Amino acid sequence: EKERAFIEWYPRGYGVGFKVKEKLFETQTKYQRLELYETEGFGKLLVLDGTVQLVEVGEESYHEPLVHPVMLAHPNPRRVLIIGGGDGGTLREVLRHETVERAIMVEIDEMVMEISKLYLNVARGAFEDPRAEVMVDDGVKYLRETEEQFDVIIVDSTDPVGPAKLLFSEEFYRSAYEKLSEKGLYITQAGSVYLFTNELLDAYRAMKNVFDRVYYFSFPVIGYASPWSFLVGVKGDVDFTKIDMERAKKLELYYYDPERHETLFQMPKYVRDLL
Ligand code: AG3
Repeated sequence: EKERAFIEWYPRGYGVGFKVKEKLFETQTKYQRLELYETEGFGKLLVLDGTVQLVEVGEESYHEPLVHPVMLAHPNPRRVLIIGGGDGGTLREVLRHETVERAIMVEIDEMVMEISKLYLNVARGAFEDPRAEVMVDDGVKYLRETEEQFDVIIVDSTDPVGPAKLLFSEEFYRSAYEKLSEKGLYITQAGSVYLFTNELLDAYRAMKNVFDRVYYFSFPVIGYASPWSFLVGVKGDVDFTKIDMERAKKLELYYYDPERHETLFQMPKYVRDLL
């Protein structure tokens, strides 16, 4: 009997795959091709344009390091902007912070949100939280036009090709910097350390031209070609190497370990030498 699998192919024929029981859904949205699978051991798998967005079992290995390090390094994150993140996992983790008064999420592709709400156990009530404000809009346009200021901006996008390309441009970083409060933190996922090293370097350099300080870190994410990279841009007097342990203790975390915050900054030497 033939075994069925979904494999995401990275450059040079590097694959990340899951055995799948069945394909639950496939559609062409306004922006991308969306596929949904039932995997053998990791719950449902969401795929956009052939790239793994998440598996239900282990998605916290991405959403925890994306959200909590910046939220805990900021002294008082009250207003948070999320760009992308249609599945609701990032919003869910942001709302776990009691300091948050408003969390605005701007997702370009309504279909990703609708399918996630229908099929995935990821948002877990986040969309219904009174502090959450969800909009279907182009994040680039939103950030250029909004009058709001944010303490933390989180970019939970697809890779810097296709619809998300502009989210990795210097121009976009400038509009983000402008909309950050006096003390603000910006974080973006920045691709596979080994397989998208050049994209990571490009994004890092562009961010260096805009933010007061830029940090990079990596984390092993279930479902992605690990280690995965994250870039943090700082505005004003905030130290991303220090976090608030009092607030951290109240969160029950599974992957990101606040007591070992410094281990985030581990990077293969050849990459660190290039950065
Ligand atoms: N974040 C998707 C990260 C990009 C994954 N890239 C890849 N597999 N090539 C959005 C999903 C989680 N909220």
